[in-house]
Amino acid sequence: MTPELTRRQLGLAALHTAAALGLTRIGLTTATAAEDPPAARYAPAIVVGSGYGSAVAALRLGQAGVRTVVLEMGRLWDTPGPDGKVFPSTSAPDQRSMWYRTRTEAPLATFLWLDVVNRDISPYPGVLDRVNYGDMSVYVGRGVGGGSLVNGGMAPTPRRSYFSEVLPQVDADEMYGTYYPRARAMLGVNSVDPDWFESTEWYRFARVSRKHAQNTGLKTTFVPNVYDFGYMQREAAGTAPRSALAGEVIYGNNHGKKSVDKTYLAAALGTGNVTIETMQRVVAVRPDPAGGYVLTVRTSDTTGKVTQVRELGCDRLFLGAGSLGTTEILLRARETGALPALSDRVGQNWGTNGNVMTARANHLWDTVGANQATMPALGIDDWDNAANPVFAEIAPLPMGIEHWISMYLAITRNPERGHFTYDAATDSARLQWTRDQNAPSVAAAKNLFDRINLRNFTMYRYDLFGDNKAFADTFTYHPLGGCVLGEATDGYGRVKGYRGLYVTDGSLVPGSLGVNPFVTITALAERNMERILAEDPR
Ligand code: FAE
Repeated sequence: MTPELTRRQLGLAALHTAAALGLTRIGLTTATAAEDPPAARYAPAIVVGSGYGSAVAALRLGQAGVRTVVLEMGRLWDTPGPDGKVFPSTSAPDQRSMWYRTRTEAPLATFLWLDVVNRDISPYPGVLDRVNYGDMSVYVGRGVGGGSLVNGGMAPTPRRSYFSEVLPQVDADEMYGTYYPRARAMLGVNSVDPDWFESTEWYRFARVSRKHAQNTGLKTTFVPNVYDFGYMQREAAGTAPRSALAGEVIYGNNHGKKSVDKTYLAAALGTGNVTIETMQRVVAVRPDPAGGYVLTVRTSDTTGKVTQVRELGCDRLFLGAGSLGTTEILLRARETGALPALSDRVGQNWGTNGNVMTARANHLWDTVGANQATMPALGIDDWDNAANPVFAEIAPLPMGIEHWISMYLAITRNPERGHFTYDAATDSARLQWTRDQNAPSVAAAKNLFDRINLRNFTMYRYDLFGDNKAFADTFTYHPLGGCVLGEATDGYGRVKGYRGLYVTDGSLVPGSLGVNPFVTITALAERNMERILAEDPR
């Protein structure tokens, strides 16, 4: 057993105990404590958020012997609700599904133009949030594990040539030789068994889309995932409780998914140096005249009521609140004068990773199957098409009925970038992005799927995304940028102008990666943490 595995088991035990006791502070000591230990007023290191970038920072700090507090605005997702499950399924969402909403806001607006997808729910700190900024909405995860709780688990590594184009200052040899393999191993990336994929009813939808792509002369590729495909096979065989085969994904998976609470964060807790505090929103940061930083942190209960506002000091601060969260914290700090020396690049160079969704109607004989696994396993890879690069994941639409729909999340190369401004009236960051900035993404996706439709005599579906649209161009799952590496920070995520202040999440990536981003966010955080721990004073 590797030391990391042993630590992970200890950490998992701590997470389970904390959940069972309803604690909001989780550390190794809580594995035996019956009450929350008192809130800290100081920690040598604080990590904000608990998604991919934060989880890497927490583990590597913990291993280096640095006492670290992780502050997460969402809850710990480890306690079963009245139905005996931690997460609700996509087809029967309840209060657990979305972050303080009275109605769910799923990516699919309607089916056959009917309002049958979304449901009224009561406000609660649910696991999926949709942050609406005018012409662009951004889906993010909330809770211990961040986006890893709600995402599709797709874990591709970008084309090396495109990675070098996007982040030319990062040594690609190091990334592809050391940090990507490290990230993939820690995240539990695995691939579907090709024989099972070819024979199972659960991936018929993907095989049908592959046939149509091949008819058009396009290539498809298997996409690795952090969902345990061995577990999925046991689900299909009826020997394990179903999750990916029971419609679970965007509102969380009850089984099978290796979200970072089960990997990096469990290992971080296992070091004995890391504590995670839930329902803690960091709203402000200022320098401590004595050195380090002071954070203003709001604690809320599940009704959303703020129950405490406190100040928490640290020597070193790692921001991993995601592209939106980290950018907002730093933008607010600069604009309110709390951290006036921050770069004017904070808030700039934000992109959607070229996300656009679309769907096609198939012929009656091309059935996609009533049974569909929620974890995508195949993509249409036309990224090398210089005139029109697109990587389109073949997305499931598990409705339990045959619907003849092929759905896709296309990742395109959209050069448009948005930026954030600070709105003093609401004390929040506002994304400046207009609908026409997504036109290049729609044009690229349309170019690809027009060819597929033409060759297969099929057409688009107009009933799914609202407003009779064939392309969903007003939301993204892949927010990237806002505090870009080498612009708002140095080449390792050290925030320019302030010592001991770091960015460790998707806000470092300038708007585009060409593939789904979390493996890159994780690998980049590994690279940066290694350098920071080796070089920076404790
Ligand atoms: P992230 O995972 O978003 O974590 C940030 C954390 O910080 C969250 O837990 C927040 O609640 C917390 N936070 C924010 N503000 C504060 C604050 N002020 N105080 C305290 N805590 C705060 O950040 N990517 C893939 O690679 N493959 C996929 O298949 C895929 N599918 C997706 C499907 C969906 C529905 C969604 C929403 C996303 C998907 N993504 C996918 C994107 C991926 O989850 C995302 O890039 C990463 O989660 C971003 O990681 P970060 O570390 O940047």
